[in-house]
Amino acid sequence: MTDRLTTAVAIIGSGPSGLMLGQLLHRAGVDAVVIDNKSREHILGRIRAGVLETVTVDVLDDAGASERLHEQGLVHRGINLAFDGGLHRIDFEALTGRHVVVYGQTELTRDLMEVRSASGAASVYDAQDVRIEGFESAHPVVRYRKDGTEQELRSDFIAGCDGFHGVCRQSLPSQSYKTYERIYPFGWLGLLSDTPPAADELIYVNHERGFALCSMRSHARSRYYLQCTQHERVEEWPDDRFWAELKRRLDPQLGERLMTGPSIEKSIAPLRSFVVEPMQFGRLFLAGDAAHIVPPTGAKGLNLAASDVRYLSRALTQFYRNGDSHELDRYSERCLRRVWLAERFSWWMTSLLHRFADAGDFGARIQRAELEYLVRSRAAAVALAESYVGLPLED
Ligand code: RFL
Ligand code: PHB
Repeated sequence: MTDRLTTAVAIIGSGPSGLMLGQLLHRAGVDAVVIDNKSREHILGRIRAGVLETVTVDVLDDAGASERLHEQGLVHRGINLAFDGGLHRIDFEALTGRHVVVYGQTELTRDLMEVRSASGAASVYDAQDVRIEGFESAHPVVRYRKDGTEQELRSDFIAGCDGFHGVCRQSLPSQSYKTYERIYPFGWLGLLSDTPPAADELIYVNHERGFALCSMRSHARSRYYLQCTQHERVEEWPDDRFWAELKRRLDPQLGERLMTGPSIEKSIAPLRSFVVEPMQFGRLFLAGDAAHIVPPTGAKGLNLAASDVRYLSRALTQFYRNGDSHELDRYSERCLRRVWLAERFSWWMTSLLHRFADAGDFGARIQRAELEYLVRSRAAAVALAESYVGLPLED
């Protein structure tokens, strides 16, 4: 037996991309169903991004999911770069007149899930064996199993918001796209703890033992990262070892002030740059991590997901309002311009701050010169700041 359903847009993936798109479409009166192969609890257990550009906050405002973000999000007007024992502030407000907001991806996802269920819009969790078909025609179909019953969802469009390992990009015919990729020879070991943050703003650390980052989720919850090798396992990093290594990478004064405590989450993420071109095939549109990955150093992944979804929701809304597919046709080209600028920035921040085994002493000196240049030259600092706070969207 097969249950049959129909909608305008089938959204595969209930991460930030899928949920933001779902809410923007709902508010524009376009029907959509969100399908994820994991449970709500599993999705909310992922600890990921923490830094939101204004563009992302605007999307959440438009999605009607920003009340808690405005109450609890922390406005950050700059970041700190630590190298050679010194701490140097990059003042976003002075350099660009703009800022970022620190608010966890977990909270943002929870807010979006809540507004979605309050609005009565349809979501399916724990869907098994999700498959997409017919997107090269005018009648795409999504098939999956739910509680043992085969389901068929017919739609006008499919939005592939199912992350890097999802099924949508993998369903493209192999001759229809090209990928661009760089895998970095290290990872990030992250630790979350209910301890007050090391400082009021984020600290990006370039150290001979490797990169470190002091970040936060609130005034009482901290997030720290250490550059580690690709082969390390979380089990090799008991909390004591993590805190000791972090202190070694911070200058002694800051290390002494660092408040440590038991971890509430610890995980290792590999670092990768990846882009698929184009981001559209027939009636399948890819958005967010399904189409591109950046190393987390520039804090761009979630923000790129928000800008893709902004373009896609406008294009779909225009199609349903007046039958105009002009914006849908421009979707991939428009997104990719912004994607590549963020790819460049994330690659550059990664190159600037991490220890690369094969770069040797020369590489370390070049990094130091580049960091010196950043703190001495307003032009160099503006270049960092304007990308970090987020480049403007095209009209
Ligand atoms: P997600 O979040 O991976 O969600 C995809 C959803 O699709 C589901 N799915 C499927 N559903 C149905 N069928 C299938 N076959 C499916 N396969 C997968 C999954 O269950 C999931 O729910 O992708 P999305 O929505 O595009 O969101 C992207 C962001 O999650 C990602 O870019 C950011 O987390 C990246 N990132 C950061 N971005 C920022 O903008 N600022 C940051 O400060 C920042 N820090 C980070 C980060 C990512 C990190 N990691 C772990 C890679 C820090 C870290 C450590
Ligand atoms: C985080 O808080 O998780 C975070 C912040 C800044 C980054 C990456 C991750 O560049």
